[in-house]
Amino acid sequence: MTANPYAANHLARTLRAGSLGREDALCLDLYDRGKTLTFGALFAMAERYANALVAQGVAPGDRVMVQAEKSVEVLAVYLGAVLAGAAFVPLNTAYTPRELEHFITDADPALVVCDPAGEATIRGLAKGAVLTVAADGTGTLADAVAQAKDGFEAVPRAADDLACILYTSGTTGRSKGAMLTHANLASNAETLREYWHFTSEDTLIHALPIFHAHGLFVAANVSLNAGNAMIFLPKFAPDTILSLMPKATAMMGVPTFYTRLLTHEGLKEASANMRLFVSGSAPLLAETHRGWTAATGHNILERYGMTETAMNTSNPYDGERRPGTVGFPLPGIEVRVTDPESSAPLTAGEIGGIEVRGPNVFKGYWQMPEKTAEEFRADGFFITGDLGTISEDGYVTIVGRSKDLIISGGYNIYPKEIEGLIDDLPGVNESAVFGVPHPDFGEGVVAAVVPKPGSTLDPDAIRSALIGELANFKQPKAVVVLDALPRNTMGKVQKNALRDSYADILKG
Ligand code: MLC
Ligand code: AMP
Repeated sequence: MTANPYAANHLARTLRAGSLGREDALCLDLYDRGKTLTFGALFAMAERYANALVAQGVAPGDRVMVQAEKSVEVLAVYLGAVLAGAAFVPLNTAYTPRELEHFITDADPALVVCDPAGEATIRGLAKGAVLTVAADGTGTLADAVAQAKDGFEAVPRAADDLACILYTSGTTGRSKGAMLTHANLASNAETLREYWHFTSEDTLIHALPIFHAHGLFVAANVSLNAGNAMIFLPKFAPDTILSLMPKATAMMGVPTFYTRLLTHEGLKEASANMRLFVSGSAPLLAETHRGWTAATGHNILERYGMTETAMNTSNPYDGERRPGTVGFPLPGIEVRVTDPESSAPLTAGEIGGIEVRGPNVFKGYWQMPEKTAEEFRADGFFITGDLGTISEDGYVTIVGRSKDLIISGGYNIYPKEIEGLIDDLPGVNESAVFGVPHPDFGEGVVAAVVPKPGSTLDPDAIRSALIGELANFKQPKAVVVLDALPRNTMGKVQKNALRDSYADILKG
């Protein structure tokens, strides 16, 4: 048996496990660049990147932050950071300078890798080194790597050591950095690989961004652990995906992938060779599930996870994939539903708060011990903020959220952040931001705004004022001006009433 060169580094060992002795096997089909990479080439690249990171001053425990378009170079920075014992901190490319400032101040990265267009802004914010990488791989990162040595001895890292920090917004205050350990990510990759039957024979269509849990921890980590090839696409493009399906066996996506693909011809023929379609990050409508089965003959496998926990539950590989449910707790992971007030466990069929415990559950929020303590029960269960039920036969269904959160096209959006910005605009008395059904993104953002006495407000002017302040996916798709917000007798804004009143506003 081939020895694992990264034996001392918990996560690197797991990510290398699938390709030991298979150096020449196909790892990445970089379709848009017209080139491919073997496993041997990817890990040689990662080792060179690790040397480059160290040469930039990155030490074990330091943070390496990346805000750059998806590319093999960004994947190599991730693997290089893991090998160097640093924590990888990916950021959504849509974040504006206003949003970035908090992440950089909070994580205090030793190195930020960014798009060349963002370099000046990042240099103004970051204390550490800054390198650039464009979508085609060019930039100062490439220069640093060109000067780096080949070969790198993986820095020893134990199960509980920090591997990644992923920022998630919150219902109150600033974004929190979720600290994922080597064991969190390694255990989830192994569990999912086995549960979903991934082997080196697979080819995964990888069209998700790699700055979130879905694209990085699920799609990329599972593929590396299984040693299967990935067709690595810069972004989701339905026509490209349809043309590539005959070469692939599996795809992972958010529900918008499936609703968009469903409008295309030729799905049945294109998907004939596929064995698995996975959906997650947002609710998949039962209607989409059934529509996909009718169009392709494949039942989508829906699973449930979150940034703080990676994946928690999954519909079965063999057995009934029940539409509208997220399936069973994954092996080794406990899921319970409790009374949100008393925290007493509820029985089958009752709706309550979903709580999770297992090797997948994160270590806590970066430098926020009190916030971390608030979200855990004394017995170690993490309070997800999702509401759901567990059926007599064990299927978990998510029915809502106790947190004020909108999920649009698989991205989380916290109304409070948007309300804060709108409330600061001239002439605005108050605002309420809420989600309503959107045919493409599942939910879309709507803002209800009340003017100050004597002021008039123009919805378009409000939308324009938010451009450049908020990542584009968070911007309201509609703004309505109201005389007053609906409130209950306690004075609390009734977002449900707003959601009902404007349920059709984004239906087009
Ligand atoms: C893009 N737009 C969105 C949006 N994505 N609006 C709302 N919600 C979204 N998700 C807007 C842009 O602002 C722009 O508006 C217009 O749509 C076109 O932008 P685009 O970049 O061309 O969009 P497109 O490439 O089509 O992106 C759509 C998408 C993308 C669905 C492919 O959003 C995506 O890849 N989503 C995946 C998110 C993801 O990976 N989530 C996982 C989180 S991990 P305008 O007005 O400027 O034209 C997690 C845990 C778990 O949740 O369980 O997995
Ligand atoms: P994030 O914070 O981006 O990781 O988003 C995690 C949230 O996405 C969860 O708390 C759920 O609310 C939601 N989510 C993930 N997968 C699903 C799913 N299959 N069905 C419904 N909601 C989901």
